[in-house]
Formats: sequence, C-alpha cells, structure tokens
Amino acid sequence: MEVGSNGAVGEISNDISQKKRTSSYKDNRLLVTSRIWLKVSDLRWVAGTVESVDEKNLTIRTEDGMLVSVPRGSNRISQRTPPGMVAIDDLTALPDLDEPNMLDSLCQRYLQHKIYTRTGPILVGMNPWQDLRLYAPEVLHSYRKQQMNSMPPHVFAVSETAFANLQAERKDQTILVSGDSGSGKTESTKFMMQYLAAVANHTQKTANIEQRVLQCNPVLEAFGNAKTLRNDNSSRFGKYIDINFDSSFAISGAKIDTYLLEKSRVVSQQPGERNFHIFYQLCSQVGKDAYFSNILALRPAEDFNYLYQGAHVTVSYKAANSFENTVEAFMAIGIPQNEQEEIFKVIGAVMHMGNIKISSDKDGNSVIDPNSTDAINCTRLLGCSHHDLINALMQRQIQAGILGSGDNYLVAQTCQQAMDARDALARALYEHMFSALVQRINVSFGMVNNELNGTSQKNHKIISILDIFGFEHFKTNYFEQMCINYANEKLQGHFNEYNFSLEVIEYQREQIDWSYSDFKFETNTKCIELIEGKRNGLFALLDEQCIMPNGSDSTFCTKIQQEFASHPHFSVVKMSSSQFQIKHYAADVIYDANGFCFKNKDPVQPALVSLMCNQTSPFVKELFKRFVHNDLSSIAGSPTRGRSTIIFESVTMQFKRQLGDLMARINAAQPHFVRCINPNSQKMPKLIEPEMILDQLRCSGLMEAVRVSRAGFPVRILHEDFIYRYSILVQPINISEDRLNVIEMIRQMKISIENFRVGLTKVFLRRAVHERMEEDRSRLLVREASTIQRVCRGHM
Ligand code: AD9
Ligand code: MG
Repeated sequence: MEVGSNGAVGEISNDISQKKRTSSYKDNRLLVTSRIWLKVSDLRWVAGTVESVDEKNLTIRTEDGMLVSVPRGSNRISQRTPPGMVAIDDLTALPDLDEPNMLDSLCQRYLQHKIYTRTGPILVGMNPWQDLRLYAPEVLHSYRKQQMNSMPPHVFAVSETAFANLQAERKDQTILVSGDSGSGKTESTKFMMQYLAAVANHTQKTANIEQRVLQCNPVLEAFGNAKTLRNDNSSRFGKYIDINFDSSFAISGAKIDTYLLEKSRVVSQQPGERNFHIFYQLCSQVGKDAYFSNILALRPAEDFNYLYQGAHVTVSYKAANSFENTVEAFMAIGIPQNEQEEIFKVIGAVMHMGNIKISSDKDGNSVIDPNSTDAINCTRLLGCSHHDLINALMQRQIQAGILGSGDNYLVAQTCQQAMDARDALARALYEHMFSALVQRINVSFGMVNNELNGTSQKNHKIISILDIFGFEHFKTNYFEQMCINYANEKLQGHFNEYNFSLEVIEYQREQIDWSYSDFKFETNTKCIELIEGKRNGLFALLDEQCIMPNGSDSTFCTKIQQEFASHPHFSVVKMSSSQFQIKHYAADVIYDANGFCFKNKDPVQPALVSLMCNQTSPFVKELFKRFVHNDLSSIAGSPTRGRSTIIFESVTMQFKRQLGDLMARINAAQPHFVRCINPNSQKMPKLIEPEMILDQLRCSGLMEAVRVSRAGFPVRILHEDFIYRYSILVQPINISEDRLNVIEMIRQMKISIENFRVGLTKVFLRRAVHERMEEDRSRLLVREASTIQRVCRGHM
C-alpha cells in the first residue's frame, strides 16, 4: 500500500485558524504505519501501529497482536515519540509531552539506569532500589560549578544550582522534594545535604557543624521512621530543614521543622509493619548493657504489646540503622549521655505502658492490678506513683453544671475507655518527646550559630529542603490523608504560580505583550479555600464539632454536605452518609469522616495530663508543660473551663498554622523542584509497574505543571527553525531579516492574533494552530512524494 493512498491527504489550508475540522491534528498526522499509543484503561497505554485509516476510524494493531478500531479524533490515541528521542534528558523537548510519552521516556531511561530526568525546571527521580554508584565523591565534584543543563540530570545538579544561586544572587533557596512513600525523597534529601556540606566553604570554626547537620538524619530517622509495607525505612513525619550559610558560604547552622508525626503508630501497627525504629534499637541492647535490662527493665521486643502488633516483623539492619549509630549521631550533634537517657526512659515507659493489662469487673468497669509490674516499671521511669497512674486510668473526672462550672465527680471508666486513655497518653508522651527532641537538636544548631557569629544572623543565607509526603489516595481515605492532601494542594498552588511566573519571564524576555486572559488554566485556590476557609471551610466546621459538647463525625458530615452542596470541588457520595468526595488537582478522593473529630482532638484525660504536669520527673513535666495548651484544649471539651479561657488548638489548626509559616518561607525563597517516583510496589531493582508510575505522575502534579506551562502559547519555535520548516506552506518570501520573514509567513497563513505572538527570537503559538500547521505540512509532503513516485513511474 502506498503511503497516503487511503484518503488521508487533504488540501493545504492557507486559513489555518478558521478552517473547521472534524478530527484532531493527532489523527490527521497519523498515517498507515504510524507508531501510536492506545489507551486501554484509565492507567494503561499500550504501544501499537496504525494498520489502516478511513473516513471515520483508525485500525490499530497493538504490540500484543490485537486489532482495534478507534474513532478518529479519539483522545485514546497518541503519537509515539520517535525512537531516537525517547530517552532524552529533558522531557520538555519531546514533540508530544503527554502521559504515555512521558511515562515511556521515564521507563526507558530507568531501564538504562538513568534514574533522573528533567522536565523543564523539575527534576524527576525514580528510586532504583539498588546502589547504582551515582553518588561517589568524583561524581559529586563533577557537578561543581556546572550549569544544570550541561550535565546529566542529577540531585547534585539541583543542589549545585541552589548553591550557585545563593552565592550569585544572595537569595534564599528552597528545594521541594515530594513523592509517594518509598519513592526516594529522604535519600535524595540526604544526597543533596551531602552535596552542600561538601561544596560549602570550610573554615576552622565550622569544621564540625557540617557533621552535626548531617548527623541529625540518623537521630530523626531512629525516632520518626518505621518499617511499613511500602518502605522499610519510611519517614512518618514531614520535615523542612534550613541550612544556614554565613557570609563566606560556610555552613553555620541549621533548623528543622517537622510536620504531622504519625503518632497512632506508637500504639498500633498494621500487619507487616513496625513501630518506630528506636523501640527495637533499645530492645536490641538487652543482654549487652545492664542499663537497658536493669534501669529500663527492657526485654526482647516480642514481649511488648506496642511492638509486635505487626506480627514480629524484622527489618534489615541497613534500613533501621543500629542503636550504636543513633548514639554516635546523638554525640555528634552534641546531645550528651544523660540527656539521651532521659529520652530513653520515656521510650521505656511507653513500652511498659502498653503492657498494662486492663480488664472488666462484673459491672463493666475497668480493673487494673494495683501491683502491676508493668505499671510500676512505667511510672518508675516517668517519676510518678503507679497508684496515681492506675487511678487516673480507671476513673474519669467530670464537672457538673453548664460548661463544667459545678463540682467534680469521679466516674468509673469502662475497660475500653481505660485502654483508650492509656493509648492516648502513650501517643502524647511520644509526640511531645519527639517535638522536644527536634527542639533540642535545633538548640544545638542555634548555639553553634551564636558561638560562631555572636547574635548577628543578618548576612546569613539559607538553603532549605522539604521532604514531605506526597499526595495520597487509597480505597478509603481518612483524616490523615485529608491533612496530607491539603499540604499538597498548598504546595501545588505554589508550584503552579511559580511555573506561571517562569512563563511571564520568558514572555518579557521575548518582549511579547500578553494578558492574563492568554493563560487559560484553572488555579487550585477554590479547593484550598474549601478546606481552609476561615469561617466555613472544612477544617473550621470540623473544629466547631470538636468543641461542641455533642459534636460528632456524622454531624460534621451532614454540615459539610449542606454547606458545600454546590461547591465545584465537593460532592456527596451516594449510598454513604459518612463519606464525601473532594476534587483535588491530582484526583477525586473519597474521604470517610469516621474518626475525624477524635483525631482532630486526640484527647488525653485531664487527670493524666495533670499527673504528667505535676508529679513526674522534671524532664517529663517539662515535656507536658511545654505542649500542655494542646492537651488542655482537648480535655476541655468546650472553649472555656471554669473562669479561665482555654485556647483551643486542634490538629488541623496547628497544621494550618505550620503550613502557613512554611508557605511564607517557601514564597520568600527561590524554589527548585524534585519529584520522586517509586517504580514498583515490590521494592525491587529493575522492575517497572507502569500503572503505578502513571498514577504518581498525575499525583505529583507533573502533568498539571506541563498543562500550566502550555496554557499560554505553549509552542515556541526559533525564527530560523520556523522558516526552515514551514516555508513550504507559503508563497516564496524575499525578506532577509528572520523576524520580518516570520511575520510575513504568518500573514500569508492568516493566523489570527489570538493564536500567535512573534518574539525577539521565537514564534509563540497555540497548540492547535501548530498542530494544524504540522498536519498541512505532512499532507503536502506526502502529496509531493506520491507525485514524484508517479513521475518516476511514468518515466520508466
Ligand atoms: V517515605 O514517604 O519516607 O515512606 P521516601 O522517603 O520517599 O519514602 P526513601 O528515601 O526512604 O523513600 O527510600 C526508600 C528506600 O529506597 C531507601 O531506604 C533505599 O533503600 C532505596 N533508595 C531510595 N533512593 C535511592 C537511591 N537514589 N539509590 C539507591 C535508593 N537506593
Ligand atoms: Mg522518607
């Protein structure tokens, strides 16, 4: 069959912008033998070839041999990137930067061990799940003082750009790393920190500061990481680390902020998962060091309820690190043994607390053995009386009268209530200890700053790195996903704005006049407003339920269903009164409101708070006093209690405040983006699960970023390339200046002004117009080819 003998060849249009067409450019570009992608399900594209084309349909043969007929104009078809271009370093150079081509390029590169790829200003990294020797000192130094685009894509290139910008522009830089669990965020963060430590100026004064900064990672990982089904060393908190540079560009200190520690893990874990590494690290010392057996009264991990709910799971030494490493890191940071022991006592107390047995008497009231060794061990480590703890667990104090203004009464707790009270206290202890540890690390960095520089920090500049959980959508999504996705919406909003600003800069550089209406994309501000809106956002309505005496998850759900009935980002879920759906930038997510109120407050019984604040060791007292306003709020059950006004700060309020602060810092700095992708669910090297990757591409906001950057005039062609490629579409022009030549070509093609701009060096076009030009060009070429063939045959 002759190419083009199937009726696909049409007339060349001079009036490209006006001619009505029934099928898309992509179809028209497709000829017999064209290599295409065919979408066979939401997340699956298969490779194929066009076998035949008629007026209405394309017949495709897929690579697995199936024949499929698809209507022309279907968005289930996309042209495949020519083979030589697939594995390029920067995907923005792909002719069609759509889902299947982007996915294919990333996968092809991954299989060639090229785990990093650029997409314009974003670095995409795919976890190799093996050591590819990509971070050796010689590789690190090869990136020094190099332009990002002149070297293969790498996280070192991102650090180098940030550091070079910091030096050249004296402006704070921020590197935003995000992605799914197990995608390599934390490893990337550590490699970037290593790079900065290696290239920063080294002075005698700052000699051990780099070490302190690097060594905060093993400590944070011991206390904040755990084995999960997806990652043996999963960070169960978000973190933002500021690395300070002094005026000579030496590292002079650091500051860490953490977000949303997953404290529920302290008391329960899913099958196949573990508690935080530190618990097991301490247990590993039993038999080695008398302190752990005698003072902490520890036993093997299997003996502790809170530690073996995931069914005796072991984890590789490398993932969980060792107790010795944690202690070494503690010392390097400057946290001495006596302070470490205070922390270990709290960990030990939590372990023993989980073993306190609670049963029911015949009336259904809770019972705890007054001589419980577990309670004795627990309270010895906390520094309080075990009788007081047992009583506070078995009985609850309530106040009579409106808003608790009357006398106090003691009410017996049921077994379940007592167990819940015990677990809430364990969670609070661990959470407060983690926050105090982070603050302690910051103090050690802060002291360093002051030692070195007196009090002046004026000339300091900062490179920050954010290592935060990516967008999540599971079969059922709860309060945690709501908070995580809210954070991702905020970051995506910033990401879109930044991409947009890059566009504006390019337009200004090319001296093109433009208006906001030239950019046709939706921002995600409506979705953010839906969640955080001050008076009637979702979080505000949840807080309202949390302070109402009879507030509940179901009332919350009813309220939001009324309030947001016509909101474009909200919908009710049919057949379920406890669920609702939010349209996020990455996907539509169904949330289940069960547990929202409880998790937003996570109340600790007042008597237990009072015990911790007043009758424990100075270290534990300090932990609770420092964070007590949260607990007071949650125990109050109402905004006022007695005469004093209690400030209510729920989890969402706190998180909103923290994120507000984070966004302000990010907005004030120059951003760099790293998007990490986990290529498979098996934690295996060389294995690709394309559907999982495609889902992450959507969730990472990459497709959205491409959409934003292509929302204005996405096609940019240098004048000389434009003339070379499209002269065939117009009458010969005799103008030597390229720019004027281009303007004349466009005039002849009758492209209307809303569809193009001519810049200083490039032509900017709307995609549809460019597609039609391509279409006309290929038709013309096919027609010319067949004319030549006919002429040749005639001559023979
Ligand atoms: V989580 O959201 O905290 O659960 P991360 O942080 O995205 O997750 P992490 O960096 O912990 O993932 O990487 C998971 C594991 O993948 C690591 O423990 C390494 O075993 C492996 N990994 C990640 N990145 C690399 C890499 N660049 N080279 C080699 C890697 N192995
Ligand atoms: Mg991590």
